[in-house]
Amino acid sequence: MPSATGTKRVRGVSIFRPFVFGSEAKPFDPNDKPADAPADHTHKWRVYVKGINGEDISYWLKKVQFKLHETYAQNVRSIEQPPFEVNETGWGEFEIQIKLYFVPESMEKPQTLWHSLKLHPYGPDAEAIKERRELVVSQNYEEIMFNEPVEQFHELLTGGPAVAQPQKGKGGKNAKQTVQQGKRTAEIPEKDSPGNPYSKTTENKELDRLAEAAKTVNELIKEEKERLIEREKVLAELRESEGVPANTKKR
Ligand code: SLL
Repeated sequence: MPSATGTKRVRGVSIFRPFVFGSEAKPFDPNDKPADAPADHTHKWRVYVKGINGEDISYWLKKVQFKLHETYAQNVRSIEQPPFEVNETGWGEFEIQIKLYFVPESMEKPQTLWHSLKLHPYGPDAEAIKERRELVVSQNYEEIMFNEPVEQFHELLTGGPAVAQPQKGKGGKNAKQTVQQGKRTAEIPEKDSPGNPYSKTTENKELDRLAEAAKTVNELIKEEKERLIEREKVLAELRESEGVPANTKKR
């Protein structure tokens, strides 16, 4: 019988949800500095947690707490609804603690992430980006895994109840159970778009790149092994040629 409080867990099921977290920063326009910004501030920035391609994640994420550097007034910022973000200005880079609080139905403990706020461009085009005062984006794709979610959370996550069903053609008491999925999924878009680089196409490209890299590594290992065999052969020959005169040497 399902428990009234919904604390029964859906055994053997793990559900993940993708999201993005990170920051965007831009230097002030020297001719148009925001009037309300302190004199030593140089940049405008934003730190955020959001769904892939603008997808709503508030059905599983209830609140995000961003802990900024102590130089900020009220440095712990709790954002209770989307957009889960903090807009600020400042002069320095620092580590931001991001604590994710899940909807109460989940009965899940909060989880902590860290993000390094980037104000200054980095990477090969850093100088050009700085010159043009372009937006500096530093963000990560992340997947959160819910292992054996409680039934009520499973329903929320999948958009439908977890219906344990006997597998087709295998009736009886010991028949294996499958869990039917509802309409909410962890699908990411097929192709990327200007605002969203995370797609199946990107994922496949990355997988191809990894496969290619693994191939290169295997080839290098093979070459290295051959070189090792060659060297061992030389070494054996040297030992032998050294050994022969030593044995015949007369004292
Ligand atoms: C650094 N370790 O020295 C870092 C600290 C602090 C950033 C950076 C503004 C705070 C305020 C601000 O940008 N703090 O409004 O006073 O680079």
